Amino acid sequence: MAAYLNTYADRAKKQINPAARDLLEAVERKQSNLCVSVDVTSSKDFLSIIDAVGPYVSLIKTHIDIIEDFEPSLILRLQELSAKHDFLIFEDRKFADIGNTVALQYSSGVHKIATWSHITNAHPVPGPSIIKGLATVGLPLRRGLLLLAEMSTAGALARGAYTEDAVRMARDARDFVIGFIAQHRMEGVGLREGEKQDDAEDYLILTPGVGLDATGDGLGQQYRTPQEAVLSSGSDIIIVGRGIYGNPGNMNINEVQRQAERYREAGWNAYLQRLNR
Ligand code: 5BU
Repeated sequence: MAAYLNTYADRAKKQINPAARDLLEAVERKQSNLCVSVDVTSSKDFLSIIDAVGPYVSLIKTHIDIIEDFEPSLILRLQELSAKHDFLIFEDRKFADIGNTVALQYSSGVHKIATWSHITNAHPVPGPSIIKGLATVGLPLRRGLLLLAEMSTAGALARGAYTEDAVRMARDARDFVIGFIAQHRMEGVGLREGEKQDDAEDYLILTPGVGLDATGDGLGQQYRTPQEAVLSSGSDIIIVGRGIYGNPGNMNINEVQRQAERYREAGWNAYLQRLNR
């Protein structure tokens, strides 16, 4: 049986990377495979959404560079909310440069991502050196990396041979690469000639492009339901942004909370169905 068909709790025990283990343990504790993507530009909205959805998530995804009034103290507030509500933090930075540059982007600058983000991600486009560069910063801090194996947008170039190469790169860096941003599972993908799928391989699949009410956003985004992502495609964590907070310009925080609860329940029920299939 493929490792991902076990419970989150069992899978946590077998992870060698601390961030992957912590995430799976949080998923189990909170009975939530929901990650909310908080794509708003003011610190105030950012913190109020996170405080509202906190009880229903195991992971908060950030785009810290879109915050207009960013100050280092925002990170302290984010960390307080992470402790209060028991969730991990994932900065969706999508690194894509040479090893030396990404190491600097990860550790330094205004945002110092590596100091607070348990998980981040990278495009495999530069080749294995991007993992090596990020690992020099992330591994000593017990961080984990996701590779972008696929994207949710229409016409994405990350498919076929590109996706296969991404999975091979991950298999060569098991201590740091904990999984993929993808729309499907990666077991059996990218096996080299004569290589057999390792049944113990257990990458985390985090899936954006999830929505219960819309099928797209008019700018290339494509949505599938939590059921499609988790039950049909074997996703481990659903990533939901606007499906939960709509248009931040006219947000009702009680409604945001209600939607987070709704998505948590849909994601968790799909997982229970997968376990019992
Ligand atoms: P949405 O509001 O649920 O559409 O937000 C989705 C988020 O996930 C947003 O922050 C994107 O940057 C992110 N994303 C995505 O939508 N699709 C992808 O393939 C990747 C990231 Br990778």
